Amino acid sequence: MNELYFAPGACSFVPHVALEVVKAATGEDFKPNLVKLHKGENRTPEYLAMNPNGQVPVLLADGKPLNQIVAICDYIDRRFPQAGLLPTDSWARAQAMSQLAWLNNTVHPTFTRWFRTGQFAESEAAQAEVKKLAAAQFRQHLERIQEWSKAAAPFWFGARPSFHDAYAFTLLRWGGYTGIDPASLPAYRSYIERAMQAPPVAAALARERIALDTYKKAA
Ligand SMILES: N[C@@H](CCC(=O)N[C@@H](CS)C(=O)NCC(=O)O)C(=O)O
Repeated sequence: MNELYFAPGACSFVPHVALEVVKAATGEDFKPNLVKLHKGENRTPEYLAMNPNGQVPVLLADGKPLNQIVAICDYIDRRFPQAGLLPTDSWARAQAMSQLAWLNNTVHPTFTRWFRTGQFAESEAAQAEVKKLAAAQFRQHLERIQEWSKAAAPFWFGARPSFHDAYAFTLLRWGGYTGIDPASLPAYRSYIERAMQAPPVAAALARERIALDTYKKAA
């Protein structure tokens, strides 16, 4: 059985949803293993042996650890083609991987600059500048996702939720922390609210005990 190491609200939500989609489509179950990042459970020698980066997600596939969201998603899709997570046409699949790579290597690290600013600048003034630029760039990225989301019918790839829907949810949720009101991206928000109703997405949300809205209005 596959095992997934995940943390609530983290990017591990992407393979988490995918494994729920696989379960719904094929009956193949998985074991979810919650990692408490705030308690340093991702820094133990046992965890670092699975992922030297000390990050979630890790997929244990037949006992072997696999790291990096793009690789994990590619593996899950190829291992369970009957789940229909990605298009099967070569060109359409390549386009899907291109979008997934951009979400993972551009949008996600932009949030990391906002969230873990101390890794990118030392002085308070420099950190404030990094945070400000990261928040503005993150907003631009979310606007691009909003444009893409207008084609979702009802999900990114049609009938079933997939990796991209789960990443889009995670990034919009993170946006709330940076001061982006989901209501200011109405097409994106209504697409995500629709995706959240899908039983595999709802199951992952319930296990992680998370909701979309993290945005707090300035007092
Ligand atoms: N490039 C990595 C990014 C993984 C990542 O950023 N994970 C974050 C959570 S969203 C994490 O585990 N952070 C904890 C830490 O770095 O201490 C991937 O695709 O798996």
